[in-house]
Amino acid sequence: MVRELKGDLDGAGLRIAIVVSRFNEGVTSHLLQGALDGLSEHGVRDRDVTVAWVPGSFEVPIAAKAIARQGSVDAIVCVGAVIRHETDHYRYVAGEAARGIADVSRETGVPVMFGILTTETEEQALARAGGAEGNKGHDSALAAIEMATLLRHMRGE
Ligand code: INI
Repeated sequence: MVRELKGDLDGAGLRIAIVVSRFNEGVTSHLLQGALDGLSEHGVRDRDVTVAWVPGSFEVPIAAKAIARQGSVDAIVCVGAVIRHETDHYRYVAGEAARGIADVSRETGVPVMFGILTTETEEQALARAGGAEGNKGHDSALAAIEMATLLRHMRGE
């Protein structure tokens, strides 16, 4: 008989942090709202949610790491919007945010979700922040619950 381990979407009792970037706040505020909605729809209580604001997506990993190291949350949702402007700057910001988030997750063992949009235009970003293409913040919140519950199952809790 195969032993199958799977997370679920029961957020009851989970403690979740959201790290949100102020840069492109017209987009990230919608991602944050999507994440908050996703958590509450799946049973995560408001008092178990912490929101930390950072200046830009580049700063997301350091805040996520500080939270993960405290050992007080089951998962972290990172949301931000890196939008291509005239220069190459966005490429470095997006790359370091992605790498940094993955590093924090692997180093600390706390699941850290990559809810950072990387788009050519603000229009594309808004479409993915509650518009026609869904809400990446909401998706990331559900992924956080799935990973947190999977790890709980793995620990036999
Ligand atoms: N930060 C973003 O979150 N999105 C962007 O599109 C962006 N661009 O394009 O510059 C951005 N830059 C700021 C960066 O994240 C840092 O806050 C800044 O470089 C200070 O370290």
